Amino acid sequence: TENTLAQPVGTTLDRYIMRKQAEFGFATGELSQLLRDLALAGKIVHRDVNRAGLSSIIGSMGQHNVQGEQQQRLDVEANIRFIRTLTNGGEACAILSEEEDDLIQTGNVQGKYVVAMDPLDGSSNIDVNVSIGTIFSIYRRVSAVGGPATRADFLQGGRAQVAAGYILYGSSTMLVYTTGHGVAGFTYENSLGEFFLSHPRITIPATGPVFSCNEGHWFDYPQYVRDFLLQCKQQRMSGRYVGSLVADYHRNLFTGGIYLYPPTAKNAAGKLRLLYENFPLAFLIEQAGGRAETGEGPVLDLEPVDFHQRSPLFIGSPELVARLLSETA
Ligand code: AHM
Ligand code: MG
Repeated sequence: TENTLAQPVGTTLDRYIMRKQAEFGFATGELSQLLRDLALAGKIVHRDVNRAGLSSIIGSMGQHNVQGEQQQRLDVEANIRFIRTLTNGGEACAILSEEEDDLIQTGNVQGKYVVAMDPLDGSSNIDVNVSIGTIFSIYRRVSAVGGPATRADFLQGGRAQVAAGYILYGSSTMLVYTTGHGVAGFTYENSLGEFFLSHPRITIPATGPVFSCNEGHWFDYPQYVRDFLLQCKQQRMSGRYVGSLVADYHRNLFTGGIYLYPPTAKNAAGKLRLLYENFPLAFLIEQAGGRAETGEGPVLDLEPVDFHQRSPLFIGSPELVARLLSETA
């Protein structure tokens, strides 16, 4: 008979982070702890997301959420979850969130890192039970440890990110991140409450069958984008658009493809936010062998000036992004 005890159990996120800490010589383990805190908040949001459709029923059963507060909108709730977890965790001295105008000082003045994040992206999909996600970006602070964080901590530029990633609340919940040594993916096991390493080295195919954009904006797109999209159709590629950035990005990462949020007549810089959407996903895609461009250069080379500034985004398989750029010439 087979010795089932000899089967490997799998690598948990915690163990993986610890192993990598040793491998890459992270000095003190603070970044590792920060990543674990983000994963913990992700588990809490996973639970909230999976109960979202029941919230009114739970209310009528006389139950409250953990803090005894009234049920909030899910994106507001997620914002609170991440801020509380990172504040309690101690490693982040400040947080920039899509949900807040100004940066949030956590009071952890000894913390060496700052986190920019979109706690729950894909707002139009929240109420209709379609995949949504969290996106995060981490910098080592440039301000003095012991005092408050400053604007400059968040405006260092995409190449200064020390880690970035996302959590996809999809048919499975997954956490995908990079610290600049490739991209790894973890899948959440509900009953055990653990993320397990499921995708040790994620790379994007050099090309692929998918283009993803909101074609409703067609008449507002620049001519070079329309020319490129017509080419995609002539080649009988597949159009796939969830309308949740994390979901569209994640699918294209595996199938190969390109995601486009071009400038439009109304919005010269597109819709997506540079600091907590485009920078982290650009860092990840370069680590996975892909490309992220604004139409005027690599996303990661764009100099940030504002917390909530936008930029166009063309991201995905290197050959498709290159073909799009050749249309701009
Ligand atoms: P949000 O931050 O308000 O949720 O907006 C971001 C979302 C992305 O997830 C998605 O890719 C995009 O907006 C969709 O925009 P559009 O409806 O214009 O296609
Ligand atoms: Mg968003």
